[in-house]
Amino acid sequence: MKIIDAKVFIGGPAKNYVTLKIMTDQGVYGLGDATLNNRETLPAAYLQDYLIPNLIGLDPRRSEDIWQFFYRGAYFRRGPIAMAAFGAIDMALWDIKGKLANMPVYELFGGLSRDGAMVYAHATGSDLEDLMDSISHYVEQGYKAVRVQCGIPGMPTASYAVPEHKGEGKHYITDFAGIRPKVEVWDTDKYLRYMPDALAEIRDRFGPDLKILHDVHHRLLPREAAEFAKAVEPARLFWLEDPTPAEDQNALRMIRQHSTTPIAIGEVFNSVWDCNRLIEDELIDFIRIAVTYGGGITPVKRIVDLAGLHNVRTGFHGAPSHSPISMAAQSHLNAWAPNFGIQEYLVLGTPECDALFPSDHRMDNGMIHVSDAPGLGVDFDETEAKRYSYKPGSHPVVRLQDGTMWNY
Ligand code: KDG
Ligand code: MG
Repeated sequence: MKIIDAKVFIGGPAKNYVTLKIMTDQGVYGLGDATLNNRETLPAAYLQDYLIPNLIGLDPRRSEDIWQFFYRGAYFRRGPIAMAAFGAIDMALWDIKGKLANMPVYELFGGLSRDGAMVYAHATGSDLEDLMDSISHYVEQGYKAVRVQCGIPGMPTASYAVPEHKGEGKHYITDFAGIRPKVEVWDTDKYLRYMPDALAEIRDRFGPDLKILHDVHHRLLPREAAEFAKAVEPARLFWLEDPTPAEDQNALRMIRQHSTTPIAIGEVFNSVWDCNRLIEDELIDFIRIAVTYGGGITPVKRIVDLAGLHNVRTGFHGAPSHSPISMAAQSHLNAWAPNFGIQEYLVLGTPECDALFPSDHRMDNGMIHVSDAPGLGVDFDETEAKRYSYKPGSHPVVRLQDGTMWNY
C-alpha cells in the first residue's frame, strides 16, 4: 500500500484552517489539521515544500516510522510550525489506519472508557454582570463547565478574551483587519485586586456544582501567580490556566508550594520535553497540549500515558483555531484516556463548519459523544472549501502602561 498524493487547503468560515488530505493507491484517504493560529501559511509551506514530496511512495500504515522519519530527519527539533505539520500527517495516517481496520480510532487505542467527554465553554463579559449573563447562557444550554473571563475596572484596555462593550460576547483571538496586531494594555495590580472577589461572587451566584475555569493567559510573574492561586481558593476553581509562561518550569513549583488550586498548562507546548518535569514532579493537574501543535496523536498519546502515571489529567486545547479534524482526533483520545479531565470546546456546530467538515461527532448537554465511524469520523467537502481562502489575521500584543512589552 502506498501514498500517491497529498494536498493542503487553507481557509474556512471565520478561521484559516489548514487541512491536509493524504490519498493512497487503495482509494482510502486520511485527513489532518495543521492550523497554527495566525501563522497558518507556515505549516502549510512546510508540508507542501518538504514533507509531502517525501511522503509520496511511503506505506501509510507505518505511521510510527513516518513520524520518526520526519521528526528525527528534520535535525532541528520541535517548534510549533514543524510539529503542526507533522501533527497533520500523523492524524491523517491514524484516519487511514482506522478506515482500513473499519474501526473508529478510539478502538485502536483500547476502546471507550466513558459515555461522553465533558467540555467547557467560554463565557466572557465586559464587566462582571455581563459575564454573569454569559455564564447563565451556557448553563441554560446544559454546560457543566464554563471558563470565565471579564473586564477589570480601571484596566486601560479590554484584555484577553474580553469584549470592549456589554453583550458583545467577543473573543479577542483573531482580528482579520490584517497582520499588524492591536495593542492591549495590562495592569497586573488591578487584576490581582479585582479578580479573586469576582471569582468568589461567580461561585456564590452559580452554586457548588458548576465547574468554573479561569485563564490568566501567562500574565503573572511566579510570585504573583502564587498569590493569585491562593487568593482564588474560596472560588474552588476546576482549574486555573496558564498562570505564568511555562518556559520557567520552576514557577509552577512556587505556585504549588503556596496553593492547592488546580493548575492547567500546556496549550503552547510542542513536545513531551516541554512538560515531562511538570508532570513527573506533579506540579500541574491538567495538561493542555493539543494534537496539532503537539505533533499528532502518536506523541500526544505518549504524553497522556506519562501524565496518567502522575495523576495529571487531560484538558486539551480547543480554541476556535482547531479545525473539526483535530477536535475529532482529540475526541478519540478523550473517549479512551483513563486520565481524561475535560475538553475545551468551541469549534463544532456552526452550519458553515458542518458543511465544510461533515461529521457525526455529537455535542449534547455539555458532553461530546465521539463518532463511531471508521477512522477519525470527519470528512472534508472540497467543493465547499472553494468558498474560502486565506485571510491575514493577528491576535493582539500586550504592553504595560509604560510601554514595556508583556505576554499576550
Ligand atoms: O492562538 C492563541 C489562542 O489559541 C489562545 O489565546 C487561546 O488561551 C487560549 C485558550 O485557552 O483557548
Ligand atoms: Mg488558554
